[in-house]
Amino acid sequence: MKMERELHKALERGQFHLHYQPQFDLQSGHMLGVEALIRWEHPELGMVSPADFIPLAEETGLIIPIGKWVLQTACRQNKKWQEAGFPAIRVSVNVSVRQFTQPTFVNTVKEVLEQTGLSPEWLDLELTESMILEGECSHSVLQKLKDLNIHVSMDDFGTGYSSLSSLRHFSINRLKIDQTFVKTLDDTNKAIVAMIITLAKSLKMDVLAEGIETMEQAAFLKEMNCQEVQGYFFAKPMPMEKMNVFFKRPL
Ligand code: G
Ligand code: G
Ligand code: MN
Ligand code: NA
Repeated sequence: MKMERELHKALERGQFHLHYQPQFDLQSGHMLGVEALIRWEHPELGMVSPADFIPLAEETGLIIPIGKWVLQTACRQNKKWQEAGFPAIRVSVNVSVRQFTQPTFVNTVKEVLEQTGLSPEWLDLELTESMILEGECSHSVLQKLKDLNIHVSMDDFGTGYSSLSSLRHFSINRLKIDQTFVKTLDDTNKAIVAMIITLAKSLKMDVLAEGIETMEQAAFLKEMNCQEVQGYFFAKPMPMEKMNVFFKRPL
């Protein structure tokens, strides 16, 4: 299969790059962080969506070297921004189950932080709700990340089968409300969003709403006192060169 053959060569051919999507504090308007999102630009296939190649990378195991490249690139970029004198922000990196369950995962992260000189507090690892609550993320690995002072977010929150009471047993810093809830803000979804915000607050976790595309959605989240937001309405994922303006100009 062509895509698989090409994926094997994409790293050494330098076909991957990262886009960054800002995350803002809804009250102050300041940029708090960016999510790193991988892009694959193939000379013939064109732009291949991560939604198509990440599952293939997971199946083939290529997610291990690709995931390490994402970590290195995101940490190096964040360090560069700090060295350029911009206010420090956090960089969020999506981590696959296959990466997280490697016995060497924590060491790889440590090694990347040492190589790039980025302080651990400025790295956020995004793990999906299903990974964490279906037992694929061991408590001890999460604890080690916490001990290293690395930030951890639970991505796509609300879509998995979380036993809510088990949430407090995990060392998680932030819940990212899945974008499906914000997309259609009917009464049910409004209630779910409000519930997740309350839950995060009572568990002393931060909370971020994703996928905000309209003024109405932003207004609702502000009314609900949601702390953090991310979405096309505020800023789309963009190449590193376009990021500068967001450091200087809140929202
Ligand atoms: O970036 P969107 O921009 O299209 O991303 C689609 C999907 O791919 C999302 O579920 C996102 O979490 C995932 N994704 C994007 N970049 C990465 C990455 O570097 N690693 C992993 N594991 N998933 C990623
Ligand atoms: O699975 P995860 O939450 O990591 O995926 C983030 C995905 O959401 C990426 O594909 C990113 O490009 C996309 N995204 C970010 N903001 C918006 C938005 O406002 N609307 C939509 N439809 N997608 C968004
Ligand atoms: Mn994510
Ligand atoms: Na998400």
